[in-house]
Amino acid sequence: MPTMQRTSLFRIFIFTLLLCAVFSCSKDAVDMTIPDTDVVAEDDMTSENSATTDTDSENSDSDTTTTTTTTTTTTDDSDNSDTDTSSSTCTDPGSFVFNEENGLVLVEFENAAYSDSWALKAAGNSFSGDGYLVWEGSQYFNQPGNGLLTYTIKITNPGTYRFHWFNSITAGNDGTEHNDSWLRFNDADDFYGQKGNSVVYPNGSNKSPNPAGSSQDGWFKIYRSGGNLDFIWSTRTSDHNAHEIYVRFDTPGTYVMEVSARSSNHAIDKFVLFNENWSEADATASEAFSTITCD
Ligand SMILES: [Ca+2]
Ligand SMILES: [Ca+2]
Repeated sequence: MPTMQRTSLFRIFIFTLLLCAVFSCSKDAVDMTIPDTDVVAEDDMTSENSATTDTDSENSDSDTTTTTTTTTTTTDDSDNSDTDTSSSTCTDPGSFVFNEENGLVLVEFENAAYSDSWALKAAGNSFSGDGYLVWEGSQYFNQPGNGLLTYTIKITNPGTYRFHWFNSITAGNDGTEHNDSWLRFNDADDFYGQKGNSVVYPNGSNKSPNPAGSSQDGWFKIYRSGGNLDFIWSTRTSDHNAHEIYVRFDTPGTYVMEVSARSSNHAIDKFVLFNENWSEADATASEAFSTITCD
């Protein structure tokens, strides 16, 4: 083979090698996503939710910031005499009270005073109300209390209520990441997870047994299961051993429910508390949002 021809073939060989090297390098770079450092994958895969269809909500950002206004009017007389008529406008979410009625409390998560890194979003069409809250701050896998949201609930029918929330994952494509936040009922008479005959209490509640995975200071880590990422009713605690959430109120009165940030990009739209007079299906299908008064 002439020298010129050998040199050309050698150059083509080197060029091909370089192309391969460049191609595989860029492929590796694409695959090098930063892992989510959730220390425990928690989902109970044996009971993965398959009942809810994925309505394919787009992740286009269409932030909407809307303030909810509720008006409470008190009129003591219907005549036009000079007796006092007081009208107060209840616009401060920090003083909202959600009134239980017929064993049901139904609340939009965005009807709260929120700050820090909770963002009100309204992408897709699965949510209700003005939108849903998404945690865009740091992750707090073992530190509840950050980005605190509080909901004051007035109970007139004491008893045991089940807690359920409508929540979604707004980042990635893994059903066990960005899928949890913290929940606590600190002034209720009991707060626990139940699965059949198994009951778990939050760490720090001085009760046992406690759930598998993170829990502290009376807070449960509440996660959602399921491979589809859109909003579903899925509310669980204890890693790999999904327990449903219950809270007991022994006397009529006001109680405070707290939510705080754990995983970034976890989205919460609304929650329901319902007593034994309600089926899960009826409670989650209800659109009877609780009347808001102000304290
Ligand atoms: Ca998780
Ligand atoms: Ca909502």
